[in-house]
Amino acid sequence: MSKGRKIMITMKDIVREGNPILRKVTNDVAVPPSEEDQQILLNMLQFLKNSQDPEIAKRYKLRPGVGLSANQIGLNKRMFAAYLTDDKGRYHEYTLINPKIISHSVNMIYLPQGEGCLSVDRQVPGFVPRYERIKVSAYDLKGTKLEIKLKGYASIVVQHEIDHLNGIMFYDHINKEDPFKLPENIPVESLY
Ligand code: UDB
Ligand code: ZN
Repeated sequence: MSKGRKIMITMKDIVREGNPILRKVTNDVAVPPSEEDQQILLNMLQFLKNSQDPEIAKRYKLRPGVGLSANQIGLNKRMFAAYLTDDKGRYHEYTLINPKIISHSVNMIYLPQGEGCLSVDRQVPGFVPRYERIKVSAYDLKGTKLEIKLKGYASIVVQHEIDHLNGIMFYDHINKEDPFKLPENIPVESLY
């Protein structure tokens, strides 16, 4: 009984930069996840879906989010949700527990418009180089072990979220002398 208490995550629940929880390495989550942890992840995914629904986003003043890590809602837990479309317009949803990059490409990519963050209320100009391809090991909501290969935009989003779980912000990767300078000796291409 009493599964899924009706809570809705909104922007007021999102921890902003300066809060030390965003700089901590998060703790592993028990596998299989507790009912509570499963519900938290589902609520995080629902926030992303709501935030991408123009009517709900307007009503609740949500920024259209593609990824959200648990420490961004103040929970020291190694898990995140993502909800994004691929280049064919198909939606992909992820609710991943204890995710880890187990291998990655040498080649890198970046979003030409730079990155932002739900926890950062300002524009930070500059390129954020990310691996073009990653292989991630994680557990799903049932506690089943997964290995997922990602490329392109999905790879960028998942690296952004795994960074959060390790206390890293997107701007940590921006070149300090010239924010639009890319690493040398490594092939780095714009995503578009
Ligand atoms: C975001 N959203 O959610 F192409 F429907 C960003 C914000 C910071 C601008 C809200 C985003 O990129 N939305 C988006 C993009 C599309 C189509 C669409 C919605 N994040 C997630 C975040 O902060 N997670 O911690 C920032 C992204 C920058 C690169 C990857 C994640
Ligand atoms: Zn972020």
